[in-house]
Amino acid sequence: MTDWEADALLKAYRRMKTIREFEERLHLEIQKGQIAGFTHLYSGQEAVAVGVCEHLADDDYIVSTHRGHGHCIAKGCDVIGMMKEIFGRADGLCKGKGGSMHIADFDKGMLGANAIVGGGPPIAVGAAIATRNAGEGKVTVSFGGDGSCNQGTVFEAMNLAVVLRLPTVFVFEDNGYSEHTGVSYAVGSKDIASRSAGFGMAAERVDGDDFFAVYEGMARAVERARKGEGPSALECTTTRFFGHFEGDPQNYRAKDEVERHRAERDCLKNFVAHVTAEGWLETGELEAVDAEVLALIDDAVGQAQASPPPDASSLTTDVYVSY
Ligand SMILES: Cc1ncc(C[n+]2csc(CCOP(=O)(O)OP(=O)(O)O)c2C)c(N)n1
Ligand SMILES: [Mg+2]
Repeated sequence: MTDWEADALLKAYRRMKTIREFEERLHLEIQKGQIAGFTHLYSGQEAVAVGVCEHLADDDYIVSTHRGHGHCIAKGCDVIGMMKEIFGRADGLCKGKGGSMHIADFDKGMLGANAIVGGGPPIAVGAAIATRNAGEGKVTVSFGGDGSCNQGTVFEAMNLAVVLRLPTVFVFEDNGYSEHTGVSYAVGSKDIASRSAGFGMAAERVDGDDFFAVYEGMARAVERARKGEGPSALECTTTRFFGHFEGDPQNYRAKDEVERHRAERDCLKNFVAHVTAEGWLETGELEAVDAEVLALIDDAVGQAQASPPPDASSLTTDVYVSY
């Protein structure tokens, strides 16, 4: 078990809280009609992104999904640059040309969100082959949902990672649904960890509502990767507080499901209860972070609204990459 320092706990809390407030605010801004394109919010799943990424340095890699804002923030991407990107502004993290589902930041080891379900793991395997061959000791993590675990691309990537003993961690966020289809219907083996173990890798299932459970599970996976012992899978059971995408009427969920989950399965509330019960942090320290984060998000939205869209003359640049 980890011996926690207050600074490390506050850093993790700040990241989780930043993700939550970023998403809750986006939910409001989207209703004002200011944001183009599809947006998939990460509220409710923060303990997974942060519990995983707290083990990674800037030069370790992650590959994200369509629900990627939380992964970006957990990996250290600039929050103001992200907000501008989602608003489609010229000074956004990807010059306003990517938007919500295509945020990438190579300086932070964030290789990209990905709108293709199951598209991330093959990219992670490619990155892991490159870093392994260069002897760099880096770890590459692919995030994927419960829906992605049924994709052939994911099977192939997991098999190759085992065969080549790659320093990779396959994180699966089981939030109960693939779009509108329940996990109990769509995942034949019922749990993703045991299916992953069938590929020949170490795999475990942890409570994704509990930052500490994710952090400890990831510690074991990262240690294996850094020691050259090959890939692992980490299945995190979690829940999302909004619809699949913004605008989803959520008719497939019980009427009180989200309200119940917000009351009983909130990973931020779980974190606060845990650290205050252990006497690791004072309520005042956490409230100071809350105020700081709210001010940051306000600033991010203000700056995004004030920024210009990309100039029409830049329409055909950044389309192809030359090697
Ligand atoms: C290859 C492919 N098939 C289908 C889709 C449409 N689609 C977008 S998100 C999604 C569900 C993904 O579910 P899951 O992996 O559980 O992620 P979650 O949305 O729950 O985060 C689907 C089917 C897609 N984007 N890509
Ligand atoms: Mg899902």
